[in-house]
Amino acid sequence: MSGRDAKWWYLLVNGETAGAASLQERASAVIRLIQVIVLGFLLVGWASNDLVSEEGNATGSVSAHTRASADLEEVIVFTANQGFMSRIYLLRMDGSVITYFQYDPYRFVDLEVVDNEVYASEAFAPRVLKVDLHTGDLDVIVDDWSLYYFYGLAFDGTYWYLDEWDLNKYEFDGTKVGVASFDEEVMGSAWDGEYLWTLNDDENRVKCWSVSSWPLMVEVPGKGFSPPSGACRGLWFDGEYFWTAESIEETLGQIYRFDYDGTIVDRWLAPAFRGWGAGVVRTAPFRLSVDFANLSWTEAIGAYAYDVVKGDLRTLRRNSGDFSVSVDECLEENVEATSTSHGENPPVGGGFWYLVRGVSAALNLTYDSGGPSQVCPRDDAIDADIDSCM
Ligand SMILES: [Ca+2]
Ligand SMILES: [Ca+2]
Repeated sequence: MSGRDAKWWYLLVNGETAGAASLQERASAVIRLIQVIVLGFLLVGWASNDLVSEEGNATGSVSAHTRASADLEEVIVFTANQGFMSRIYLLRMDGSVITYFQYDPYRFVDLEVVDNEVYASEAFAPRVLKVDLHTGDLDVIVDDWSLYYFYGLAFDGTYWYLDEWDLNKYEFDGTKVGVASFDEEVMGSAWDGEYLWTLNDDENRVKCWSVSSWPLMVEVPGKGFSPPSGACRGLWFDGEYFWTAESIEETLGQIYRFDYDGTIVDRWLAPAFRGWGAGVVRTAPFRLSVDFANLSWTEAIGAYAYDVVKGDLRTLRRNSGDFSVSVDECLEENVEATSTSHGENPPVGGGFWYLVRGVSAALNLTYDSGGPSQVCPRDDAIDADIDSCM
């Protein structure tokens, strides 16, 4: 079979350029064609439909773009409030917004990340809620109406510690264990593997406590320090450093990562509202792949559904990579599934490109890969095309 007879598919995917051994085995003419596209037309990933017979029956294999699934990406989770409204933000490590979930009337304050799941304490009700980072749905874990509200939330691997006026202890499933007398004004708390740490607003102090004599709380001498600023609220420990966020009236605060002295290691400007808690979850990179019949993609953090757009690769090439005139159709609009049939072979010598983005209740996520091979942002251009997804 000559290269001219083979049908090739090219995909723009939300990922970085793949280096696949099978590519090296192909005809040099085809390699040159791919190289032209890679250099000139924003091709950031690819998949090839190998050896389609003259009758159009697929006889070969598809080599799709994949990367090692082990390299997880970090995403910042951030709780923020304005009036009676609360938001839980998902941020990239550069501080840009992936999306947010909005709740009314709630006041999410401190948080914990346990087994990569986010739990937040609430100040409008004495509750701890588990947050679904795809839908924003909430699961009630601790629900203690003998109390009024919660602020500081910590988990020692077995028990929750929740500060109201005293310190309340619960099993992981929310069953109450007991109460320790604790006359401290705690806004945030965290467990570092050995001690309970509290961020005390009135003293502008991070304090260290032993819980081994529970319900007698013993402050560990010589370990306290000042937080990064007097406006810090929540507390979380990532295994090496602490995290907090500022709550400042009429002003965006900072999210801080800091060490056992209070020295700032990293900081990010909050996206909106008055902050409280901040932590980190890890997620697999968002990836699109193809086989003879289907497109499939991984789940995107922050997304409950997906938009898939399709365009003609030659049109994209003729227009110097301008997506605003290169979209042919919205293949899927707000679909909750993570695959769809693409249904159509490209003409000989032609190709299609496909892009997928996540969709959340608050906003659309991005068609960008964030990878180094992407030369400019895609979202505005794709959204500007009349045939694009909403
Ligand atoms: Ca905490
Ligand atoms: Ca949509």
